[in-house]
This record gives sequence, C-alpha cells and structure tokens, in this order.
Amino acid sequence: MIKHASPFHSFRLLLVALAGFALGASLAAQPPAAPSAADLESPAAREARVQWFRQAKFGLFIHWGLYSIPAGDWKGERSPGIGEWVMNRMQIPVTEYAKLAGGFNPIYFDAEAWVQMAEDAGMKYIVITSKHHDGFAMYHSKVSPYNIYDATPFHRDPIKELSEACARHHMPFGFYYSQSQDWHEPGGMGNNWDFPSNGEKSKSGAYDRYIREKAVPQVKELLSNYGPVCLMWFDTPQEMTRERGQVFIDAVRSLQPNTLIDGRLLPGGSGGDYQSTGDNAIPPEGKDGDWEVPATINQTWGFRKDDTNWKSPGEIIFKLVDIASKGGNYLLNVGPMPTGIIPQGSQNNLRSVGRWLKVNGEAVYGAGRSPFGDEFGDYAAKLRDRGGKAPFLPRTDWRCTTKPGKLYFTIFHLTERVGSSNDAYFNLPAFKNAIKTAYLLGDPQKTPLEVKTREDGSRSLVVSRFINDTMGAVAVVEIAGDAVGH
Ligand code: JFZ
Repeated sequence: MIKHASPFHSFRLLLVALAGFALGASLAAQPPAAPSAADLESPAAREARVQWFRQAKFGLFIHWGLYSIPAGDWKGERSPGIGEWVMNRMQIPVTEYAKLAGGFNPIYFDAEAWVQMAEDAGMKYIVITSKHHDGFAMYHSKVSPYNIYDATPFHRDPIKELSEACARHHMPFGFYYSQSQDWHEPGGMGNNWDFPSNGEKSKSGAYDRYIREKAVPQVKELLSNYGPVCLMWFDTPQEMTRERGQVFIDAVRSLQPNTLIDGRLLPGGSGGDYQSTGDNAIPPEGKDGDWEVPATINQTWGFRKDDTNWKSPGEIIFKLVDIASKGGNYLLNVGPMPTGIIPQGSQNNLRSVGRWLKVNGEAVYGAGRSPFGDEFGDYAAKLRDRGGKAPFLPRTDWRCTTKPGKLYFTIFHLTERVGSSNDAYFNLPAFKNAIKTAYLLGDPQKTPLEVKTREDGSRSLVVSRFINDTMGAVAVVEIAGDAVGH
C-alpha cells in the first residue's frame, strides 16, 4: 500500500531534492578531475618505454654516500647489518651524523673510470643513489643545502660528472631516490629517535610537507638537470599512498616520459613500469612481465670495511643467466669507498664477468625466458619447512634463454661422460623442432656439435667434458621455426 507523506515530510523531501540538485549542479559545473599523466598513458607507450630494459638484462647499482665514511663502524662499535643503515642502526642524532659531511672528500673519484668499469663488466645501465634514507643528496641540489656540493670540502657534483661520462659511453643512467624515508628531515619517514613516529608525521601533515617541499622538488631537479634519466629507482614506500605516489608519477611522466619507474614507489609494486623483487631475491621459477633483482656483490649495499666477501665471477654469471632465463634483469651493486674508489676485489670480479659476456653475451642481452622450466628444480615431495610449505630444491646444471630460431643452453655442469673419452653428453630437454645445427658460442668457427638421437627420440649434444671446468659454456641450438614446439 503506498503511504502519502505528511506536509512536513514533503517539505523535507523537497529540501533534500534541492540540495541534491545543487550538489549535482556544482559537481557538473566543476571540470572533471584532470586525469593524471599515467591515466592518459596507452599500453603502447609503456611497451615502447621498457624495450631498452628488456635488452639490457644486466645493470650496475651504486650505493655511495656519507655512510661510506663510518663503513660499518661507529665510534669503535660495529654497526650491525647493511652499511648505509649505520645512522639508523646506531640511532645517530641528525646533528652528529651531519658532521660527516665536513670530512667527505673523495678525491680519487673518477666518473670515467666508474663508467668504464661498468662497460668492461658487460653492464648496460647504471643506477646510483642520488639520496638515500639518510637524506644526504649526492648531487648539487638547490632544494636542500645538505648535499655533496654545498656541505663538503669536495665541492663537486659527482652525479653531474657521471651523467656526462655515461653520455660519452652511451650508458643509460638512472637514480635511486628514497622518496619516503629521510632520516635528516622532521617530516621524513624512518627517524623516530630525533623526531616523532611515522604515523604521527603522517597524521600531522609533516610527511606531506616533506614530500611537497623536498622529495618531489628533488626528483624534479634530478629529471631536469642531468640529461636523459633511464629510470627512477624509488624505495621503501613507507606511508606512501596512491595519491602521494601519483605526484611522483606525474613528475616523472611530465618531465621525462621515457623514464622508467621501478616497483618500489608504492606498496605492492603498483605505479611502476616493472616489478622489483626483494633484495637478492631470485624467484625459484620463471616470472611473467618485466622485473629486476636488486642484489649486493657482498652482503652490504653501502661500503663496509669488514665485508670483502665478494661473489665470485662464476656465482655472478650463474645468477645473471638464471635471472635472464626466468625473464628478469640483474641489478648488481657496488659500494664505493669514501675515497671515491670502488673496492678492487669487486672490480676484478666484475671484469671477469665482462670477459665471459664478451664471448657469451648473445645468450643474455635481449634474450627471452626459458620455454622449459624443469631445469630450475622441483618442490620437495615430502620435505616441509617450518611453515608447512614444500621447499623448492633448485637445480643448477644448466639454464636456457631464447631468441627467434635459437635456444641458448648455458651449461654449468655435465654429468654423463661418453665412455672414457674426453666427451660428455649434454642431454637436451624434449622439444619437437628439428635441429638445424648446434655449436658453442665460445667457438669462433662454430664447429657443428654432434647431435645424438636415441630410439626414444631423446637428443643429446656431444660436448667436451672439460666444460665442467668453465664458468659456464653456451651451446647454441638453431631450430626449425622461431619458437619451441612441445
Ligand atoms: C632497501 C634499502 O633500505 C637498502 O638500504 C638498500 O638501498 C636496498 C636496495 O633497498 O632495502 C630493502 C627494501 C625492500 C626490501 C628489502 C630491502 N624488500 O622488499 O624485501
């Protein structure tokens, strides 16, 4: 039954209706919220932006700053963990930590030598800390005087010198920028020993003031004053919301539309052009999309005088090929000393890797991920970890990368010798394609390798058993058709 409203109720309904109309009219009168630069972007624009990244596969990360002076030791006490966190781990007051700037004079810094080393290592892009969590800018910032040009006797802009050296070497150059943590600023995240907690800074507006007055202006000056920037490597998005992140995205897209954004601008990796895995975290199996593993060459990002545990050339090569065969990039870090010199041990190992890539780089640069997968390993059948999950048991005998019509098998360990000869079988995974030829990338003559086909259809390459003594030998199998048929 329909009930008729009382006169009072009718008046109220009229008021509500008028208010709704007024609101609608006001909204209609307002122009729609301007779509952000990211919203306007077409998938084709992102695809174009990321092409160089897919070709590059191997980059140099550099963590350099005031933290390289204490180098893991503060007033005779060993600071635990990664060297660039010394201010946090030792709860050093801002006023005390800032005094380090007065003694920062890396007189042996040589941008040309650093870029040449990256090139010799076979690295195809460089990303350096422009401002880490300690808030100190490693470039001549006009936004904050707390920077290497204004606050140190060095009185130079190493990032400007590196950008010029990278331009000479046609080496893509990008910046790490800690957009959220800034232990020098009252509104930056992370310093709760001098300032209020993260939550209080977020609630009070201090954090948004820090973003508005320091972080975004510094990102803009990096994108305005140092030539083409291949990527912005944001990090630890504490209290970072989509709205706060959008300001950074719009700054990047408006100033340098070709600059990639990594996967740590926002929690969960959204807002970026590619995914960043956890530190040194290589996925056990292949992973779709564009992604990058940030990794240390020892156990710290910033220089520690007590950590010379450099990854060997063989370890680095395996990790590079392993990551490439799963579809990702390897961003491998060095931590220069306060003198401006990259520790010699890390340089030596990187140059050994570069010599291997000079011969075998075709299997890495621009190569696609493995069409197989069994080579990565298996989840344990019975073993369970403390969380009740089946641990992944990796295999490391070989990895496969691809290009149209070619399979690149990087062989790290052979197990089946051919009788007592100096030969061994490399047992190929099953695929239908006919094999046109096979040869070692390390053989300038591309001498065809014997392909043994067994009654069950399985096929093996006959190769030297001494491949086991190398850091990995690449056998190229040229197949009929562009891709593997299973
Ligand atoms: C961060 C920084 O705190 C560190 O100093 C270094 O710069 C590193 C590259 O990035 O550390 C992280 C950030 C994220 C993860 C791990 C360490 N993560 O998501 O696992």
